[in-house]
Amino acid sequence: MKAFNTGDDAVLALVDTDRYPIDALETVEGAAFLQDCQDSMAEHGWCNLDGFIRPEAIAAFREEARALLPTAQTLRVRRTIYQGQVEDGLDQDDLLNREYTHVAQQLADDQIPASTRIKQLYHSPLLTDFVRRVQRKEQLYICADDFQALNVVALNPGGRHAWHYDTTECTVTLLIQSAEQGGDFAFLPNSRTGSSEDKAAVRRLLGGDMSHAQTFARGDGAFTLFRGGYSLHGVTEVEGNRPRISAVLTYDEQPDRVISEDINIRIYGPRVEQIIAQRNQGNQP
Ligand SMILES: O=C(O)CCC(=O)C(=O)O
Ligand SMILES: [Fe+2]
Repeated sequence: MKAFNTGDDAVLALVDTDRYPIDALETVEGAAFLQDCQDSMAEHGWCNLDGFIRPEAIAAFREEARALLPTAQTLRVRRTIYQGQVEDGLDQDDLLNREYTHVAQQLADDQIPASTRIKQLYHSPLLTDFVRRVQRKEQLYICADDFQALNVVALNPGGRHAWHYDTTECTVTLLIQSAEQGGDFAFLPNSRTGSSEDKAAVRRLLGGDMSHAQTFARGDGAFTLFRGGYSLHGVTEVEGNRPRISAVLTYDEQPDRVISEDINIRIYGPRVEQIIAQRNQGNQP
């Protein structure tokens, strides 16, 4: 018996369900697959599903991204690993207290039309339920934030994604176009909890020592679940001639989760600052 009527879920045309039976988790094969995913998550803090999106579908995602990216802003994101600003009075020599900058061409959720395949994938109840079960959550929802929910991020050669924690707990990153070389997604699994942080390990990584960071080979269509809010992560320098393009899918245990205005302005810059200002003006009595 299936928990869902999966027949009309658009995601089934996109996902390689022969290899990854997300539509049949109640069958013997499906249950074994889910168990493997849950075990990987528990043991390593990540679950990497290479070739999760079918080659034809990932080619279509690539076309969509290439068509939309010219409308994206080039963002210069300057923030601490905790997504904040440097606070006065803290020791600026400590790598934990510094701001790091990266440059990305990035589509926020409100810039990705509902008709795109990537947004259909993100809005699939079947996919959200699969992500929920891998993370062993009672409830999980796609993020309700107008800007952060789904993003498409292009890093040009020479670019990287600075080390950071996400503002929501569970994140999925989908590789749409790999770099020729470099551009590895790397992280320290579970480097913090809700109340503590392995600061020595975090300082080591910020200082350039990658020896304890985890990274793995990911081809186009790789779908990687990880605890982005609790695992310091980033993308190493992109090398070669083409941009690395990924989609970042954000989930939360609360159905109405939105991100603070100052964090969104820090990431998305003047475009979003203007939208928020207009929104707040409209809300005034
Ligand atoms: O591009 C990726 O694979 C990860 C990006 C990321 O960590 C983020 O956008 O928060
Ligand atoms: Fe992230």
